[in-house]
Amino acid sequence: MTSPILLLSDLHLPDAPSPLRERFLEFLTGPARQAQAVYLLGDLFEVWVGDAEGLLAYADEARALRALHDAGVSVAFMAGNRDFLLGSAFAEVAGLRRLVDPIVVNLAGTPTLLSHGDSWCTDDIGYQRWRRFSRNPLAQAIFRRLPARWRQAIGGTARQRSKVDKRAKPAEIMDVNADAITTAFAQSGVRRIIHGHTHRPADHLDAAGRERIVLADWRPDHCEYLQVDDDGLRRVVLPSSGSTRARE
Ligand SMILES: [Mn+2]
Repeated sequence: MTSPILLLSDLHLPDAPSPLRERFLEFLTGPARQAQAVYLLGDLFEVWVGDAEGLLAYADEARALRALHDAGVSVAFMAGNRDFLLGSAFAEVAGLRRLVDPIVVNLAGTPTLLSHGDSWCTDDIGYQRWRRFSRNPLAQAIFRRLPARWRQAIGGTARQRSKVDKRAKPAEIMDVNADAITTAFAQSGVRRIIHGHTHRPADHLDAAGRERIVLADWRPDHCEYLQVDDDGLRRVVLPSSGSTRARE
């Protein structure tokens, strides 16, 4: 039996102290140590205005991720819509291998398309417009040159707007679009997709027998990851604090 591969997304770790951050450190020093690879599929961090700020705010996470990498576990990071500005400086310190979105990866013998998932939410026109702008290399280069206080203010406004937008939009608009998924299956040729972003954990099976696994977002009382090994897929909930507290 080979070691499992663990996938997780949408932890939305805040830049202030939080039980969620404690749980993630428990994950990194606990189950992640028995894995061969860990895939972080986006929105690991709630906000990212630059690597210098990120290295300060998330120093504990950077250290724990690095320790996991140094222990021989491959740690891959795909950006989400919150942490897409995470750059090579943080990745290098934390020992993260950055992945493009989407990407086909062989997981325990099954070619699998991995994505954060937001690019498939094509019904949300306003969001897609923002996504195109914010992922534009020129826009990002300009943003990176702004003073830290401006970047933080812009980051805060964007998060606030996203919260207000979410409340105003019908729920279906914020889910993935069925045609976008059909196209993704056709273009990649895989029979399994794993993604996050929508906070609607579910195992979808289409008429052709193809699977779309949606990862769960994290809450302090429910921190879930997906485990893939020779036996298949399994959703695992991190045991509640205390029982796995094997801190170094
Ligand atoms: Mn997201």
